[in-house]
Amino acid sequence: MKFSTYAIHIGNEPNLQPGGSGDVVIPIHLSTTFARKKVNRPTQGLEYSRSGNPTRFALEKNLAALENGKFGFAFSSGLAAITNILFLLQKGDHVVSIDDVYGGTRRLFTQVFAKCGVDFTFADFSNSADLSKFLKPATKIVWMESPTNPLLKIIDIASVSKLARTMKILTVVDNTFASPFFQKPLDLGADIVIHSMTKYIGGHSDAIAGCVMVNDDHLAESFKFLQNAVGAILSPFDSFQILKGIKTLSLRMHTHEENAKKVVGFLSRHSRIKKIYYPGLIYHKGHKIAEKQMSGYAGMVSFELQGNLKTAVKFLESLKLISIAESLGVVESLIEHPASMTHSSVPKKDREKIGLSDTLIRLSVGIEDVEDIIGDLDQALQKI
Ligand code: P1T
Repeated sequence: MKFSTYAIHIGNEPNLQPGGSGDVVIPIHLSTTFARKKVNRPTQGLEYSRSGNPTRFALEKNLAALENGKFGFAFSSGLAAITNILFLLQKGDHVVSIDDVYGGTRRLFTQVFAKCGVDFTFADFSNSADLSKFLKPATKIVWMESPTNPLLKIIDIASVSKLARTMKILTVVDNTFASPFFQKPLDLGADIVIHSMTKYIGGHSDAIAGCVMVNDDHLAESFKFLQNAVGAILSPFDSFQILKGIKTLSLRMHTHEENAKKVVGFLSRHSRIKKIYYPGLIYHKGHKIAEKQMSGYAGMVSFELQGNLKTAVKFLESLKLISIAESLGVVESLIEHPASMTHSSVPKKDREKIGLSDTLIRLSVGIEDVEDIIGDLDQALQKI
């Protein structure tokens, strides 16, 4: 089966057993608990909705398929999924993370888990050969985003995973920016994939959700335990919303990418644009690796404007169609200013070190007609 087929069918199989209703759309099972005939034997493995729910199970089966994984786990947000991965760690453990991760991920690392005694190093190992410089005997996880948020750096997932495996270090890839349609980190050797499903996977700005996919049975047991022990699970209603979004994931990803390429073409020719970050550009630093490990470049584009903070604000506030908003990967185009929005919790000196300037803009290219997207950018650029 191919991606667009299993995105629609896996987990959504109609129940044609006697008594089954044959729904072609998975029903929303709102029951919080499940009655049993025998004290020691739950009905069809279902006990209590925190540990398992039929709508969430349907989604989780689908999620595993999307990443070519054996297991999928749905959480109440992307950050809840990340939190549960960090719960694999203990006091004294060390994590090496790519430097320009999503600001909220960095905040969770430095302001929550660091307090519990987990040690973090932020480094640019987009050249995988540099990674060993940052490893310590206590290193338990190498944390990647590829492409990163917001500079769209590309990490060689296969090389990093190979090196980490020899040292028994887990590799985690936040695959939110690529989507499982364009990149499958488990196939490249990573141990754990995480997504903010609020983004491409859900795609409609109507559900906050996160997920984790793995192949390893022991890791799967840990996440199953954590879902029940911690309780940050996805609700049945949001599981339904996400399952619905996934049915059009391949269609949406094609259009996001097609539109993004045209937007990049427009921006490249514009005199007010100083620099563009897009993995599909041949001069983008990680382009060669992106070409190797991704089957497309998705719809995220970052760029720097000529000028200063005031110019950036003027440009953003002149847009009419494209909303200034956090989030990304959704049908409507969204634009934001990382320094004052998604990455404002990163201290200024760290932002400067990473390259998150005051004139950096991040655009999530939606699936509207691309002429309207470009038209809006054009009229706003004329105002600065
Ligand atoms: O928002 P939430 O579903 O909790 O996901 C967190 C998260 C995790 N990983 C990446 C790469 C992300 O971009 C995010 C959320 N990011 C935004 C809200 C944003 O505008 O960048």
